[in-house]
Amino acid sequence: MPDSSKSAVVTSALPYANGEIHLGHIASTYLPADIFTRFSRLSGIKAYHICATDDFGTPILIMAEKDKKSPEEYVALWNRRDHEDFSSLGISFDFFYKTSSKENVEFVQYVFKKLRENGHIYDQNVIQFYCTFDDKFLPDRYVIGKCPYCGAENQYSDLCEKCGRVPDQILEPKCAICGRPPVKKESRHHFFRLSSFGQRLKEWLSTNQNLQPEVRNYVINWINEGLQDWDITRDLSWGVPIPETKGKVFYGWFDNHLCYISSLVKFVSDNGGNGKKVWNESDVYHFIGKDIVYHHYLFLPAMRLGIDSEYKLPDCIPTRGHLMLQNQKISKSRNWYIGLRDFTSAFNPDYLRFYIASVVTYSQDDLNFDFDAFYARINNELIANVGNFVNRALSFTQKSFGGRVPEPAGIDDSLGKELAAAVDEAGALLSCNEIDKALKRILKYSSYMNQYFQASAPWANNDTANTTLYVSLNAVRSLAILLEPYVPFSCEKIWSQLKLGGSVHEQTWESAKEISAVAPGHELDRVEPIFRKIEAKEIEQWKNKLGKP
Ligand code: B3M
Ligand code: ZN
Repeated sequence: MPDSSKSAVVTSALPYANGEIHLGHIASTYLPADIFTRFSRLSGIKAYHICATDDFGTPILIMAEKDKKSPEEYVALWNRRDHEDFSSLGISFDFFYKTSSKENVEFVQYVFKKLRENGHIYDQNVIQFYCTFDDKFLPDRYVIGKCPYCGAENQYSDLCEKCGRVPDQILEPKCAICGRPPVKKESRHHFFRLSSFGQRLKEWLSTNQNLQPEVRNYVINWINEGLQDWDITRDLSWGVPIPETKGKVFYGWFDNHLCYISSLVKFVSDNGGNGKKVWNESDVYHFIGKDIVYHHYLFLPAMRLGIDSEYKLPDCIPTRGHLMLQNQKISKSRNWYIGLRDFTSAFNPDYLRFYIASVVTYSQDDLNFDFDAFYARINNELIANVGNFVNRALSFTQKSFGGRVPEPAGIDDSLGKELAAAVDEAGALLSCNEIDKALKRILKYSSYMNQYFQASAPWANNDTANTTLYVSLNAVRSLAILLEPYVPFSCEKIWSQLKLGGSVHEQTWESAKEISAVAPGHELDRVEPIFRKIEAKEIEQWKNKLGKP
């Protein structure tokens, strides 16, 4: 799928600026996007990985009020924190910005005006809850009450967490700030005519061959059932101000995805380029989790169509399922949850990347984080397969050849062929987002080399030891390149022990096929084990920290 003559814009769904990044976010979105971006870079594609915090919306405003912070202060804090957390896992954004940026606000207002000029916006009065005590309209999360479907108390007016439905008419409504019952008041709102885009969306969905067929099919079903127009107005102060309309802002889902564009444009123009041109001439990928399909497959493309595709529609929307923890739904309130920061401070961040990459399918199926499986995969695959081979090759050279690469004598053809097949096949899988399958293919090559080393027994065969080590050291180099998208920190360590200069991140995927890049006589750096085994008791401690499923 990636076209090497084009650049790529890769976006990851924007985290709300109101809470810690957890393993669920990583698995469905950020890690797959990062692996894909790193692979694209190695393939010689100029790739822009763009993300930002999603700063607006009622939940954030309510939490800022509870924390006695201004919303600006509150979101700035989470923006910094999220960016640090992502970096700790090696998620390599080219630019991490925010929906509340000046550039995004201006762009959103521009898009709104153009949609209005094109006849896609109309106004209508709606009845809203209003608190006379706080003197505020109370959208979405500002109203708490009883769910009319299941009777659960203390539910927000926009989502019942008990039954998952959106209550149309919440019972016994109360203001979330002061607890008093609100009154109803009329307010004039703008609506986006989503309903008129059905046909064009269907055409786009059915002609775009890169979309996952199962998602495309259910989105087309939604269209067939009839699309509703979107109320894009909120009677709040925290949001992108609606032009010429006092005291109202846009609904968060009107502005947040436009931040993909405004951030890319800013990044490119800050670097002296033309952002719009880059957007339109690139392959555009939006990585998301399956809970935001509606917004990315309908709302986002309809808005881009509504501004005459001034910024092109996405080429691909890789969509993945949710992460379960020990086969149960993740829940922060029940402490059935693992924070990213806790995890990356306890384990090598590459362990998490490796484990998730090995279970993340390219589908809507939910995936599972299981502590025992994590323990087994890291110790038995990453360490016993890759780590073992790398360490044996490097330390044997250190011990028996004084750290110098020996001169080979005739290399069996099948070794080079095996390597070339692994590079091509894993590359083809990664190009179409089959991250887990590509990893399996690379590990197959690593096992093959392990067996080769074992069978050649350089400790017992003086005459062939030179060739065995020479071949193995070159294979270590190839593996470092092939695994860079998955375990970048460890591959950089391998690279520096090989002392090849530069960084593994700057190599090319194709160059992993070279079987003689590590030349005879070259001297290695100090050799140390790359990985540390996980102990069973560490796993027990983590399990004990969890609450109740
Ligand atoms: N902030 C997060 C979510 O609903 C939401 C994504 C925005 S992507 C433009 O998971
Ligand atoms: Zn109130």
